[in-house]
Amino acid sequence: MLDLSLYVITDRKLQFPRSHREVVEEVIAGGASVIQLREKELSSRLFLEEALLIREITRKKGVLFIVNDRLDIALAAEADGVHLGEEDLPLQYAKKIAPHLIVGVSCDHPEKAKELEAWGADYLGVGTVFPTATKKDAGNPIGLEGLRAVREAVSIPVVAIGGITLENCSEVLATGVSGIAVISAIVATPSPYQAARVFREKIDALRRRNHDRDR
Ligand code: TZP
Ligand code: MG
Repeated sequence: MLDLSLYVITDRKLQFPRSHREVVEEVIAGGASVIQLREKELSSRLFLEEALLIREITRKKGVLFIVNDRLDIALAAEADGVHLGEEDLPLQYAKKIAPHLIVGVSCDHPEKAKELEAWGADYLGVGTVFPTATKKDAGNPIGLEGLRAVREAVSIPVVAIGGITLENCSEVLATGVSGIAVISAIVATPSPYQAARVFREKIDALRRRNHDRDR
């Protein structure tokens, strides 16, 4: 089973002046289980260079590596998966080109979620849960209720995204999602390592509580 519990997404502007290498090494040491490389402005060549670097680090550490938007970069860098949004390659075509690759898809509605599950999505990135300044076209926040509705509509893993912080992550996790995807509350802090560690502690504490409850 995929461990999507702490899904950290890079952002070169927000993490400045830290390099991808520094941020990725820090957040993995802090307990990230997935790294997504998200680049909106780089040329293909530089995007691939960054992806190859992150592939090397994540492979050594046994952490999943997902490339945002670009199936070609994901394949060239031998990433574990690709994450696709509304304007990217449609899921069916990504699966046709790369049946072995993990394909995650963005979604904010239960009906769409069911459709994506039927088409073979491996997980869903669902949000924005809360308002966020990180993504300009993140749409209207769906809140915890919207998140729960999507989670209940499908049996594939759901990763919550958008405006997730140390303060609200416990209530997000309580909706039963498989993980949380975080950008600013980790990479834009003075210590991405420390921030990831505290998220990790909260996730693990909740897992222990659920485990004890279900015994
Ligand atoms: N997709 C939906 S919201 C979002 C993305 C990429 C941004 C999440 O960033 P942050 O800083 O964790 O709110
Ligand atoms: Mg995209």
